[in-house]
Amino acid sequence: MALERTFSMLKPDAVKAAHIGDIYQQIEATGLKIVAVKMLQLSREQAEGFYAEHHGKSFYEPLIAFMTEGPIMVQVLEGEHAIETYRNLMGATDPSQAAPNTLRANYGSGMPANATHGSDSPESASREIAFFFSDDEICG
Ligand code: RTP
Ligand code: MG
Repeated sequence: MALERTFSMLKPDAVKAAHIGDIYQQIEATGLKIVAVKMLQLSREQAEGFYAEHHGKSFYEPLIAFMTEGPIMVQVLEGEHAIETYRNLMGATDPSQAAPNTLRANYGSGMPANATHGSDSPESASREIAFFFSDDEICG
């Protein structure tokens, strides 16, 4: 299979708890390469744009409030089956349901504070990478 790219985010809870290094270590242990990185704090407008698909859902407002409460890390990951590999590394959305040693089991504390985000399809990956990175910021 050709190399695939996915978008990864360390959410405010993971950055605040100083788990950047731990999570990067687990990502690199899968064989995926980190090919772009940025730290930033989302504005409300950015958070709403990023999670537009969830507008109107019961968890939308708590999710936007959580996502804007502190800095995040965003990454582009590259490798074979990058999207599936990284979703598997993250584990289930709810940390209490996530398999042992997944990122959400290790570093998430609940909902919406589940430590990480990862693209769920090639279309999402393209949209989410372009949301945060220009082509010349990616060291592929
Ligand atoms: P993500 O987009 O953040 O990678 O997570 P996901 O695909 O596993 O889950 P998704 O359904 O897209 O939900 C986005 C984020 O919203 C919060 N959430 N809270 N209280 C709830 O029922 C609930 N459901 C979702 C989580 O932070 C989830 O990651
Ligand atoms: Mg999602």
